[in-house]
Amino acid sequence: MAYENILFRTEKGIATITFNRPKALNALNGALLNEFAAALEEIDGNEDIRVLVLTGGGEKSFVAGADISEIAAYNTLQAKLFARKGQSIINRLQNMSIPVIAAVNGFALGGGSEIALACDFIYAAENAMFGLPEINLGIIPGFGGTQRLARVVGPGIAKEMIFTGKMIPAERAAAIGMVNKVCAADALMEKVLKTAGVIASRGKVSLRAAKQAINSGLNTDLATGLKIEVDAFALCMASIDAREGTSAFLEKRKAIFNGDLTGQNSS
Ligand code: CO8
Repeated sequence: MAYENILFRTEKGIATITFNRPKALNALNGALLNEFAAALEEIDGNEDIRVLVLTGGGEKSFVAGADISEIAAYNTLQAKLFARKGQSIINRLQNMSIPVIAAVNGFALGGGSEIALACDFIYAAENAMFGLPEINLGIIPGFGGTQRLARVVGPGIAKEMIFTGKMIPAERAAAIGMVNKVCAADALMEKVLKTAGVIASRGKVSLRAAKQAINSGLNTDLATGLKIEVDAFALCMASIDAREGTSAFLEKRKAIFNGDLTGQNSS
């Protein structure tokens, strides 16, 4: 698929999707959402991609939410279809088998915060602003914000943010557990790609198993989560990377994780 509203590049096993409608602060219109979904599909089918990074084009914004000029005239049914479409793409993002990092380089509002919250973790530029301002439009978040924000920061803070519609700066977002690291704007991508590079050097099977165990476990009770972990742990032990990692430790050398998902060595 030819992309016009996103940039999609891959380097050294790290894919980067840049939401790219800077004149509209990268607001999510239908075309951009379709391209985003297609890019996620492309990444899922490419075993060479080990980590995905999301960021925004231009200087000011990650994503300023759904495109208000598009949603303004929606009737009930159109609103339902659009919210469902956004939710299904963002669910897909959350369930990507590889790790996903949000590099939030400015406004992450409405659908922008909702996308970032579905990533595995967020690094933010000092000038980044987070918020769910839908209440100011007379609506509420529709791409998962009422659910994911409350799960990440707790119901009290989520309700204050959603009821007031006020934005919070990156430092506050870090203090409430939304953001892992706050960086100078011009250092954000470097820091994100450094962490992505470390993750990309780890084993494919163990990364997927760890992500799946954490995500599935969060949706269940501790006893069930621990069972999920046992199965995921056992699966990892069957991988070629587990042989490599444990042998490398015993042989006092650096492990090189080349195992593919079929249990073969891909080098
Ligand atoms: N949609 C469309 N256009 C936008 C959006 C947006 N969300 N945000 C900014 N733009 C456009 C502006 O209209 C402006 O365009 P133009 O130059 O043609 O006038 C351009 O981007 C630059 O924006 P500003 O001039 O406003 O820039 P400022 O720096 O003054 O302000 C803000 C930046 C604070 C980010 C401001 O633009 C703003 O408040 N934007 C709207 C943020 C918002 O309310 N987001 C939530 C949208 S709703 C949503 O995400 C719900 C998801 C679920 C929907 C399901 C429903 C069916």
